[in-house]
Amino acid sequence: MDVRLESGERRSVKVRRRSGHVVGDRVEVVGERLQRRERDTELRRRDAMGRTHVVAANLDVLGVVIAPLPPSPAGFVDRALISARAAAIAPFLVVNKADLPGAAELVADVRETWIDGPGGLELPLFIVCAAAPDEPEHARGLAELLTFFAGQRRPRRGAFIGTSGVGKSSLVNAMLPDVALPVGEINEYSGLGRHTTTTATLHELPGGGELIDTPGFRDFGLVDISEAALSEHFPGFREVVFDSGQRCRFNDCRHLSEPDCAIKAAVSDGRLAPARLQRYLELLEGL
Ligand SMILES: Nc1nc2c(ncn2[C@@H]2O[C@H](COP(=O)(O)OP(=O)(O)OP(=O)(O)O)[C@@H](O)[C@H]2O)c(=O)[nH]1
Ligand SMILES: [Mg+2]
Repeated sequence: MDVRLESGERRSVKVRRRSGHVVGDRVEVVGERLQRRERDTELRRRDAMGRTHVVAANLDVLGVVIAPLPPSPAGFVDRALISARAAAIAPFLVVNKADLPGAAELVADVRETWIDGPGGLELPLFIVCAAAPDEPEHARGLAELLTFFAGQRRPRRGAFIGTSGVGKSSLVNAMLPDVALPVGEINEYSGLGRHTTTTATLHELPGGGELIDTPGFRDFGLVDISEAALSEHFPGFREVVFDSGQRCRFNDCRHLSEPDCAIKAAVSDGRLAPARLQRYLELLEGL
């Protein structure tokens, strides 16, 4: 494991496999041990076997990376957004592989699903092409992404997550000229990524900010999200309904068939898109 000292120097240290340190942790040397400081934020996910993993610690922002190929599993983006919001990490979206056919449709779909329309979020969206970052048509997206990390008041620390093969490591390479992370081909037959990145790495961006590349996983499962938390963090519910003081009659309303439901009222008077409620109900069912 690499540790960055206060001087900026990096040093490789040996830790036990089960030390529990994750990328982004702050540590202090106590005797022979690295003692972890309390985390500001912790992004967790559940894997297909039901095990919980801490993806990264002390993130300000989380970049959910998608691409026309490979497609992200259904509900992936919603679950990543909810996990980030529940962990007090501000999410943003990155559409990579803007050169591929289907990219424009994907961007339109992303806008319609999460940004535009009733209940849309103020979610930063970056459209990039890690394969040809300097092409004039693609350079702007990458520059905007670097500016976003540099921050207005202070630099941001963020991680890229996304299904294997969407190009997270390629993007890090495109943003950092001196970095050359291994990049993997997409499997010709399955159309899926090959899980090329196996350990997370943290990189300092030249213009400010820090960027973490993570191994791609097939899916991003919710961890410790109660029905109440799902409703609180589901994209759009808070913004449109709860933040303006509207409440359901029942505190534990699941927005199914309960009377006086503020979410259903918002859908029926057009403040919230019906598709949004539908996606919430699918996630509720999966809890
Ligand atoms: N056409 C196109 N291909 C790209 C682009 N960015 C990355 N790729 C290709 O996508 C494949 C996967 O890229 P990686 O960077 O390894 O993807 P990853 O998300 O880091 O994958 P994991 O480490 O397995 O999670 C490679 O063959 C890249 O060359 C792009 O903008 N356009
Ligand atoms: Mg990778």
